[in-house]
Amino acid sequence: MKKNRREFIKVSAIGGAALLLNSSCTESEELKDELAAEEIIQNKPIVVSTWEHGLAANEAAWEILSKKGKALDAVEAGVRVSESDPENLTVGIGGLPDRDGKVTLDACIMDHTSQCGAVACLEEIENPISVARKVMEDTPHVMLVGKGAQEFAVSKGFEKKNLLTTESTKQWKEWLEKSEYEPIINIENHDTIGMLALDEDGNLAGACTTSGMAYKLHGRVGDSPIIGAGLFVDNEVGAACATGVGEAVIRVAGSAMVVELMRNGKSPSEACKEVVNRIISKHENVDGLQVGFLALNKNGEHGSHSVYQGFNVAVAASETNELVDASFDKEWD
Ligand code: SD4
Repeated sequence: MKKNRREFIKVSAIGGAALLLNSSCTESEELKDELAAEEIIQNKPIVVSTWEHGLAANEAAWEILSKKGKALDAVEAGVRVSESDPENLTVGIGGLPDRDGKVTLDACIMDHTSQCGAVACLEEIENPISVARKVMEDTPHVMLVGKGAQEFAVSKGFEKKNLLTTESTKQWKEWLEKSEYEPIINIENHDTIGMLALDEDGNLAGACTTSGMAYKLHGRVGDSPIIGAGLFVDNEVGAACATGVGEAVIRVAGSAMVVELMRNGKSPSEACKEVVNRIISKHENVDGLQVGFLALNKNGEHGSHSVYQGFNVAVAASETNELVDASFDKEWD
């Protein structure tokens, strides 16, 4: 990859103002629009994703973006890498099961036209993100859950397979000894992959996929497959995704809120921070409650913020694919 590239296309403010003074009202309106469009700072293509496993996922997404491919194809291909990695204990095959020993997967995908698809509590299918895309493209619906989602997947040619690995089975059996449900900050019992991309055409897309909170109640669904909570894309503004304790993200419509704040002028980092602060203010006790947001705006600027330290994001643009630490509100010892 080439070095991180930013193209600043700016029109001189003085020149622009002089032109505006000399033009008729309608002309100046048109000119203002043109100037606004030209003042956009373009940093594309770019792909960002949550956590360290995002580095490998970004590589696959970049393969597509660097050849002028679509953001939608990039995010699907990107997160499939994490889903198909049996050593990843939080996504797809190898994901830690619920308390009954069942691996139930949640995923959603959204494109630049606001089309979206999702699956929740899906069992025995390695790549739920691709099933979510099929829901989006081949049905009039947005979300399928449980048995119905699995039947749909099979009807579309997805293969059923056992998603429990030797390692995830071992960890589940160890957990059963005490059977205490305790989300642990930044340890691999809640590391969803959320990915956001801006392609060469300036279009945004996002994907989010997870095995959810380890040892959850059977049937529990978190924020990750819920459009507006775990992921949201508005091609006029930007995109956002979430990671961490899904219940807290759902309570504030997290990702949709981050995008709305960007619409109202906040930078991606400011928007993520404001929603994290809202989560903190709505919970009496945030001990152990880790949530992080990642946002990418229409100009290709990204930002991230979490409740506690430890959240990081993988950023790939031009020559670089690197991990960046998110800013945070609280120290955890
Ligand atoms: C969930 N938000 O199921 C997911 C878990 C997660 O990083 O994000 N982990 O609540």
